[in-house]
Amino acid sequence: MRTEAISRVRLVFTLFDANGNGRLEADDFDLMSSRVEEAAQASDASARQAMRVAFRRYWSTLATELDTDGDGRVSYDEFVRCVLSPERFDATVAEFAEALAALGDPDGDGLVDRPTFVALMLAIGFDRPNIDALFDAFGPTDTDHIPAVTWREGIKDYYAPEKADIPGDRLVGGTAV
Ligand SMILES: [Ca+2]
Ligand SMILES: [Ca+2]
Repeated sequence: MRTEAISRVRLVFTLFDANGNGRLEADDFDLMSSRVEEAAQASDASARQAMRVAFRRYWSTLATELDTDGDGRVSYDEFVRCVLSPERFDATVAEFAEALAALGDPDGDGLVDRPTFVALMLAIGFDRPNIDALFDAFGPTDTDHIPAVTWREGIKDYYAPEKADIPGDRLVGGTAV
């Protein structure tokens, strides 16, 4: 596994701990889900519902696969194991990636514009300069759009333990490069 993958997973843990108590639990995913939904007002009800379902599945996969001490919460030590056994998370991450990228493309033309991308990523909690750096790394068009599939695949890569020097690494760290 790559140290980059650990850094990416650590960042996700910090952001997904939406209530900031140092553990992931169902409440965190409810909070995160409503924040993202609020940022996705341009999307139709079914796209927002798909995102809610994906967040719920994300939590239930974590609770099922990683809560080894059975306290109903996932600690960082428990969470980091998702990097060690990515095959148990592939389907969950794929559904999450699909749902989030779909919110980025509310009119369904296959493209995501920067303001929509920024709004959704801010809702998740990433830093603005890093969000812009990531969008730039995805190679936007002259009209400042990226393909929704590029974002979807980028989300899956973010969770891939063997990947390094990928666009998603732009989200980690205090300064944009
Ligand atoms: Ca928490
Ligand atoms: Ca636990």
